[in-house]
Amino acid sequence: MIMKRVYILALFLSFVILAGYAQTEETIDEEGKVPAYTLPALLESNAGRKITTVEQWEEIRRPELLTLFTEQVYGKSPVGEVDVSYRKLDDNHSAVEGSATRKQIEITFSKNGVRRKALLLLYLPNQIKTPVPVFFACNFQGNQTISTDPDIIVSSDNPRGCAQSRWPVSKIIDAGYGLATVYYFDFFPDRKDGHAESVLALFGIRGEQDIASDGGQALSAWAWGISRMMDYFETDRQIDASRIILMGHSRLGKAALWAGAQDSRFSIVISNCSGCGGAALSKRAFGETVGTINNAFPHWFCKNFRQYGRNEVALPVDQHELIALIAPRPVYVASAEEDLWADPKGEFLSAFYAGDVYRLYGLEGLQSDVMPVVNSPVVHRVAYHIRTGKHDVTDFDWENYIKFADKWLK
Ligand code: GTR
Repeated sequence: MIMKRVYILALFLSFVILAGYAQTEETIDEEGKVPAYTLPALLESNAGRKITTVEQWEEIRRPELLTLFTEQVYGKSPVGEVDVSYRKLDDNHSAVEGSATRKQIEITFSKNGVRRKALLLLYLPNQIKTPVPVFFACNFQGNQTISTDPDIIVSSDNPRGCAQSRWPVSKIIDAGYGLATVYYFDFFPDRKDGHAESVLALFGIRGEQDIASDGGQALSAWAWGISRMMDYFETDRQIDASRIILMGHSRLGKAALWAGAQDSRFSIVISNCSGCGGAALSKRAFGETVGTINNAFPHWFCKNFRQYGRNEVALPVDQHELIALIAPRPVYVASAEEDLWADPKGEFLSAFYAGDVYRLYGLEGLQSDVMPVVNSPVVHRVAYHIRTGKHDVTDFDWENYIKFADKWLK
């Protein structure tokens, strides 16, 4: 009899636990279900000191936040010198119907007897005779997918031009900008066991087991690679390295924000639908959450980040602080109306709250915490838009990024 009661009680308890589990795992896609949350104070040091000047921001708070994001979210970047060599494989002045020069550079990294290669594709406008500003974004599927140009050297098995709707090359060239891109797999193949083939292998990392709890994985490797491309831009006399606009979509938007936060050589940073671990606030737990992202992609963030799954309250930072690390440089955050997984409102609020640091510099952030209507960009030193449509990169996005770059760089 007693055994039977214990059994029923155990059954009941496991039902309660499972129901609770299922409930916390459920994706929140309605504003009314967002839990109450408190954001960490952006302008207060770890020791509780108020940050009121640019000097205090740069000397105290900014380094504190960089350390927190490094150790708790993205992981430490590879450190140490790597031998780098550049080989120009192509330099053709009659690309894009004669309006651009196409260059393809093979970049070889060597260290500890390990070698990794990246293939950088560049289109530079012929109409401009002085060093040009360049939009730089990693691509998802291989360089040859961004255009049907038959002379792009392939960097994957994917069909030529299959991603061309996301890359309006002529529009960018006609606006007087260059375009640079590289396949993100060149830095870390986006797989759970991608470590051995990644650039992390240059630093002795062969697998997840070699990574410390605060060690970087894919996002850190992508950000490292993004900075190595900037090293190249600094050597190319046709490029104005002081006017590189770093753009990234989705997971590559997360990488762009993290690279742009660490590497102030990027003059503008643009996040397109970057979502959880990118522009979206983690503590809102709307759409994709810290728990779901770490389960699906255990190789993206550092292992320490896993402890905040379904425990965002313990997270010592939130993503408005990542955007603030880009200040005083211009930053643009963009969302898509149907991209609820990326939490458009959380992306907007991050951009809004980051404004406090821009104001320290005497610059304007977003003026209101009420989201703008669709397809109506709000543009200050911090800019934001939400466009109609799905998780993607569209002409509307690019047209606004070009206007933003014109405003701040020309
Ligand atoms: C999804 C992921 C998002 C986003 C997206 C993408 O599967 O959950 O965080 O990064 O992929 O990169 O397209």
